[in-house]
Amino acid sequence: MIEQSLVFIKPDGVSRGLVGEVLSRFEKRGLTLLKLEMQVLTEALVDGHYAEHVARSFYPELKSYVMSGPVVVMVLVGENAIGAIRKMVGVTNSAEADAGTIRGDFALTTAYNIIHASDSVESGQREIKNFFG
Ligand code: 3AN
Repeated sequence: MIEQSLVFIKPDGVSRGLVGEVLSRFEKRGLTLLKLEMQVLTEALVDGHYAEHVARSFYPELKSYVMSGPVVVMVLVGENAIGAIRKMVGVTNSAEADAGTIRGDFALTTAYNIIHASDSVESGQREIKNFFG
């Protein structure tokens, strides 16, 4: 099935100069870039995006992290894109992410794991609306 995923590179990934590397991996995999934009996230957008996490103890830190600088947000399209991208990104705790995944190669912690990718087709559609209107 052709799926769409909302992916964003978090501010530390952008400031560390990892945008090209990450984008290149997705392109080489055969995913199509449908939208690409640098955005400074508003409080309302972040609260909507992380609605399931707003009551969690780590949320204030997560919110200030993703608002600490611009993010690079994109929509990627392809066959089974959601699962394929999640595998390329690696598990949430970067310390446990496999080498060869984006988190496994470029991050070490759960809190600062440099990238977001939609976890289902439905959240992808919701997130694309949230970021691109
Ligand atoms: P993923 O990004 O792998 O889909 P989620 O949706 O569970 O993971 O978490 C969203 C974001 O919240 C993570 N990328 C991470 O930045 C942060 N986060 C999740 N769990 C924790 C935690 N236990 N401690 C600190 N930050 C967390």
